[in-house]
Amino acid sequence: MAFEFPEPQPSEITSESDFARRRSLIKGLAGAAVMAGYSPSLLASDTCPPGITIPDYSASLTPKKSATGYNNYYEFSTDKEAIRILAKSLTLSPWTLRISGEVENPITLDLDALKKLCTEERIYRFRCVEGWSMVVPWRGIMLADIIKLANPLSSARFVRMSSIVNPKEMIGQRRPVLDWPYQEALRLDEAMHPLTMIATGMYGGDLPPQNGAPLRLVVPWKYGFKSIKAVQHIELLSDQPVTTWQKAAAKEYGFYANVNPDVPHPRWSQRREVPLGESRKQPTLMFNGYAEQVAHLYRNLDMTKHF
Ligand SMILES: Nc1nc2c(c(=O)[nH]1)N[C@H]1C(S)=C(S)[C@@H](COP(=O)(O)O)O[C@H]1N2
Ligand SMILES: [Mo]
Repeated sequence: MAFEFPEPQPSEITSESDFARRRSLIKGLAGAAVMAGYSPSLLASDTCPPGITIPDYSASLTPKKSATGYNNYYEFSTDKEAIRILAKSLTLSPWTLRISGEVENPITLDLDALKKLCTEERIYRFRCVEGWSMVVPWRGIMLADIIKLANPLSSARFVRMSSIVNPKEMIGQRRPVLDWPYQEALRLDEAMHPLTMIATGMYGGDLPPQNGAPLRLVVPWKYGFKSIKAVQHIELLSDQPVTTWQKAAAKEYGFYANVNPDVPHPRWSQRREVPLGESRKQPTLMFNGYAEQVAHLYRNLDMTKHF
């Protein structure tokens, strides 16, 4: 089953029927959501422009406790269960997001400026390259809406994102575990895809520090390491950059990192995954269940070579 986000009416901001549709969507969610620790809210998203059809995975929502208690965030620690505590030390406000590079209008946005953009709640599957997965109700803004504010030049073909560097507050950054800042990148068409979001919240509330507050990328069809946390800088580039995980281990972590059960990690199979909070494995899906939305982006790419 798939649902469409409500379409705005040309003459009015929120029509009765849009409101009713959204409310019934949320009602349908209620049982599973409450179990998972998620209380959906009605947002300003009733005024968002029509989105794409998003596959509905709401029936298998991950318990909030699991999604916020088992994390990857190397700036703090490689101990997944310590991050929830350690990340409390990060100063989240004031925070700015700078957009620069191959753009007509370089711009620095604060969190209030971002709040003026259309914010939606969306439930996405999420698959870490290590073999665990979750289903999370995110709140966020389409990355496309943010990038458009800077007017990319025709020379822009890639988008690089960088996390904050703050070794005073991020104790993992005091050692060269990775090449700081943590950087990730997408092709411009991937960055502008309507599924690609900058999350500002999850489970109906603000984003917890351990999950990447105040701003983190969410690209649901790619392995989790692409979904960079604590983003401070977005650069539009003409050439493909080398990402943090490529620098760390190019043979294991490619630039594309599309979820693909047919391409094993050099050290393990990617055929199956363990949902957080469960013990039974389930099959991993091509493009993590978003093939219909994104497969066309890779028609001319050999996904076994460009993993
Ligand atoms: N800045 C930064 N972003 C990051 C990471 C990180 O170590 N640092 N880890 C990545 C990995 S490997 C995963 S699986 C996800 C985990 O997100 P979660 O903790 O919200 O589940 O964040 C990604 N984003
Ligand atoms: Mo990951």
